[in-house]
Amino acid sequence: MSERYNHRITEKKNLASITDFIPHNNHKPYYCLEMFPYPSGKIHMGHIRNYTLGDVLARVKHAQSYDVIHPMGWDSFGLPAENAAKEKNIHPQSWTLDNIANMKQQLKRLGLFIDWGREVTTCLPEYYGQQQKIFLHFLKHNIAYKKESLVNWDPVDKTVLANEQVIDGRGWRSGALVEKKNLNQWFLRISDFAEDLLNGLNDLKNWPEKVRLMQEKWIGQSKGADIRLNILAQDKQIDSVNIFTTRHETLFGMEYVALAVTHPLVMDYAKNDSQLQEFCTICTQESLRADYDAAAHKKGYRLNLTAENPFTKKQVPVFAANYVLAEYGSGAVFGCPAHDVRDFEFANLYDIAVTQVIDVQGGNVVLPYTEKSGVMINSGIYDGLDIQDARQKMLIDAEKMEFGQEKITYRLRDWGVSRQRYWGCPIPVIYCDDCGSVPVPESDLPVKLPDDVDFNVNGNPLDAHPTWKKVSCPVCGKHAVRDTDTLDTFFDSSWYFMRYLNNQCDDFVDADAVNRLMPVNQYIGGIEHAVLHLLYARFMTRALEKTGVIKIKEPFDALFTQGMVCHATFKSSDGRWLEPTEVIKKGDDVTEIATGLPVVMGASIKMSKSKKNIIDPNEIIELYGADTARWFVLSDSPPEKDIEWTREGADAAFRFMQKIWTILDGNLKTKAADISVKNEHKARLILREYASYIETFAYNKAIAKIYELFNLLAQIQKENLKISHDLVEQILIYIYPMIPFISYEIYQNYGFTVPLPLQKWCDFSDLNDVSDTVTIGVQILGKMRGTIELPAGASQETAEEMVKSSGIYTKHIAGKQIKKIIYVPNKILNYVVG
Ligand code: ANZ
Ligand code: ZN
Repeated sequence: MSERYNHRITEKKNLASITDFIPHNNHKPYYCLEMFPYPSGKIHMGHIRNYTLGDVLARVKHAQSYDVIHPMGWDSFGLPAENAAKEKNIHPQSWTLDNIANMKQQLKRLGLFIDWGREVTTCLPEYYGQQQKIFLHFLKHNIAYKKESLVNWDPVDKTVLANEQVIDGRGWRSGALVEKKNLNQWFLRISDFAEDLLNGLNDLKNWPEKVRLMQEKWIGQSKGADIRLNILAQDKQIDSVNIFTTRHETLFGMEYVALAVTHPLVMDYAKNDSQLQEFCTICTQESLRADYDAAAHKKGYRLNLTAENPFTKKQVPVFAANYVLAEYGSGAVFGCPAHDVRDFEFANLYDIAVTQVIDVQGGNVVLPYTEKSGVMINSGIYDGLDIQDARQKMLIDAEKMEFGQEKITYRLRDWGVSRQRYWGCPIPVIYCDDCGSVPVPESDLPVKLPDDVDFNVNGNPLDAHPTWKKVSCPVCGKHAVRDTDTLDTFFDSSWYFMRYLNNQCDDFVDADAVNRLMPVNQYIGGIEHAVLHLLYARFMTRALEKTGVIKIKEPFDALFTQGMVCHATFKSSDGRWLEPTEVIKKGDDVTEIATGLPVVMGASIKMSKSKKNIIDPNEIIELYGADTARWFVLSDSPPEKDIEWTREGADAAFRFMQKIWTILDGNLKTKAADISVKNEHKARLILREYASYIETFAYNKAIAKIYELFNLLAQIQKENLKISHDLVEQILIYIYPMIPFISYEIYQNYGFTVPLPLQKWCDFSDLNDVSDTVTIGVQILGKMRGTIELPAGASQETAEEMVKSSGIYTKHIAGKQIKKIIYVPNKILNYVVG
């Protein structure tokens, strides 16, 4: 028996050799990307899983001779750094950079094969200065624009709150009821790309269906019609409004029209109607309350106007109503109480008639009837038509009569990117009283954040800085002020994967590199980014394509979303959450170590600080080694599913490392006879299956094959046989991507010549599928001299090879002239020697 494997010594010793990045530079690129981390301070189990998955892929592709691009960086702007500054009096920059240094060490310690030469850090001017160029580029191409928009406002702290800082409608610090406030902010025209982003999903065949559906829903295409209605005052047409409807076939059932309180017609009318003015003011104020649900408190104000049905010329009342959204469709709707729940309720409130226009066979439907099936009634010449036919016919007629046409609307709103925060990328715009908004000249970039900032002010510390914002206007030279807002951090993360390709480039992206190396072959990350991050990254790529910078439209060819790492939860008898280290488990009984009292063990859920069910990867790596941690997160369940971290599982993974060591290292020292051909063939067949699982990301199944393999090897050793060095080499090449430290150590001990990180992936494609072997006789001049074992159906060449390496050759053939060889497959090999 060899001595136990000591991961502490080995992992330290081999760290540099296995983490050194080696590019191939052979024009066969493979871009493997994992979502870059937020530098919160230390890596967590989710990182371990995400980056191990990517690492296996990167290493396998590297062994398959691809020129692998496998970068890492830091999504390092954002609120936590600013909060740390407030709470601990540390500057966000030093807090962030310290965290990065620490986490970088931890990632290296995990053994990741990363090209650190490509590293990007979003909070450094090298990065955000380039991002400012992108912003100016968007400004020039009218993809960035400014408009008034609502923000969450904390009236006590007098500060803007991010959505995640609003908890149950209240500010997270002050506890005050959050209000909405209008601010002038920057937007990106993502909604112009809604159709492209939607259609593009069809081509993303290597994305999870689930993610594509979520994006589709978020983009929210509605196919409907735009209908123009005449507006009358005392039977005289004075105006018209356009309404958006998805149910134009119900037009004969129109009983009223409702306009948003900010609709131009309403605002115009309110000038001479103080009551309406008041109604609108109240509705607007209510809508500003974060917790107000207008649809649940429908109200309307009847205007002294009517709207004319374009088909029947019937006149119906016009309302201003709080439930009509100003920003959807055209901010105006026609109400059809018989076939819409909301309209039905509104009709009841204001005594409005209900006219049914769709019926089903046998009649007797309960109103409101909202199904999109049935036949038309009360609809003039369309009566009796199936609803689908009516839709078609009515739309054609509306087009002919020039009051309506097909219209597609999207739920996706433009992307508001202004944040009233310090720790972000400054928006490179200057405001001058005379010249208006002036872009910062490119030669003045980057606009750097000031260091000397007071974080204990209300509102945006950048805005409160005494001098930073005061500049002279780049156009006229007069006193002017900078924009003190910073960009949404989603902006930072929507183009970092392009910057990786040339992080030194003077332009914001190296277009040649992007065109050559993108799209990313495989992107790996959490499902929580299914919508925002992935949509913004797709938008950014398309926007740069549309404006002529790059030639690709989609950034990520394949997407893999890994599951979460979960752990059981523990609660003390008096209701406190306890950490796993605070309890002791004996069978089903769990007790709190400190009190000795029983503990309730709860469901296994995503590791989180609030539930205290976190396992610190550092402790795991220290105790068991990085290989064990990697093995465990790969082995337990399919990578797309959640895994449950258990002590037992980690122990088992650790023991398996010992088994690998004992078998392979032990084999090195054995003097036993060679493994049988049959078993060697069997082992290779297992390895071949392993490799096919690796190709499909089924890493847990691949690992199951390795268990099978080592059971076979253990059996062989029990029979006192030796595993050929050829086979050992192949096994090590295959398990190296998963557990690089131990594989490297064993490989070194064997003294194989090619360094393991440079080894090529084995090819077992022409391995004979049949694992059966046959024993055939070897005759020399008609006399049986011995037997050899061969794969069934082996070629004459193989058979001769086997003989050459056997004792028969040395004894009976060597030194003689071979005159003839007769081979009968699976039976006999006959030598005629002279
Ligand atoms: C008349 C109608 C009759 C409607 C009927 C529905 C049922 P989606 O599918 O979500 O796009 N709508 C249009 N613009 C609106 C706005 N700015 N604020 C509030 N509601 C608005 O919904 C489209 C439907 O939502 C439209 O179809 C319109 O009401 C309403 F029996 O038009 B419908
Ligand atoms: Zn000026």
